Amino acid sequence: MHFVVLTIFPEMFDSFWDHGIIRRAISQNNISASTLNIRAFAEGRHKVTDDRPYGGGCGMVMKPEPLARAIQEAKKQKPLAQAILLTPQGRVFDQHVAREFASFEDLILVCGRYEGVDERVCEDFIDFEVSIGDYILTGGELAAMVIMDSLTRLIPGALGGEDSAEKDSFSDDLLEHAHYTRPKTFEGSDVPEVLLSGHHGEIEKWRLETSLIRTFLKRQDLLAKKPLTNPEIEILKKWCRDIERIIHAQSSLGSDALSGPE
Ligand code: 4GX
Repeated sequence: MHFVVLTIFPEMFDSFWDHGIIRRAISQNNISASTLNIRAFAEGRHKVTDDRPYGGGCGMVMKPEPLARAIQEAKKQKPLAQAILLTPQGRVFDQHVAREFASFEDLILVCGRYEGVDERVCEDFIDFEVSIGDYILTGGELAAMVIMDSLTRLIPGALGGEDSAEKDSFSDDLLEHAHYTRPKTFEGSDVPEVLLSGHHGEIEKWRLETSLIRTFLKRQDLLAKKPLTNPEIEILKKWCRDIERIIHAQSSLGSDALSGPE
């Protein structure tokens, strides 16, 4: 996949391309990337890319002509590319959208600044509007990096440890199980015994169970929409039975907890 980023701040991407898995993915040709400076498509001595809003009000709007010309140039370079505008008005990006976009041939990422871009550019030159979340950034550049980062780790071969992408958080709407590495005891706290046992079946069972409990405690919204597998349903049912048992034990203890408040 090739990413073409349209921005007035191309230097922001230099260190992004140059580190970690992104850098390796580029050098292995899993992905490639380039920027087009929107300012280079502006006219006049001052190469102005913004102007005052029709109708008045504060802030500036990105002029349509330089942006449209930049998108046309990007489409000329990559005719199969989809043009994505980063904007708070877009579809909220998540792992499902990431998987969808990862199947695209190439992407043009349009980074707006100021109060926004002229509406006619959105209508005529943009294929998808995407938001990385419900908060306001000063520009689309960080959002473009977020999208490229998450798409890159879905490109086959880019992660090195081949299947790790699909095992991660959200790939099946469950949070990841806890991770431990050496030392065995740290600050008085031990690594769970089962992880040292070498019983792979038991370890997998423990990991699924801790994934489920974490998701239940921290992100019930994910669990509510997840299609559950049979082993997952069995674990949840067992918790229900355990909780029922604990509640019932109260009455035989002679506690008045079941007969009324306090
Ligand atoms: N997820 N911003 C874009 C300027 C703008 C506004 C409207 C086009 C249309 C953001 C986000 C985000 C701030 C980037 C406004 N450009 N982008 N910018 N959240 O907040 O993607």
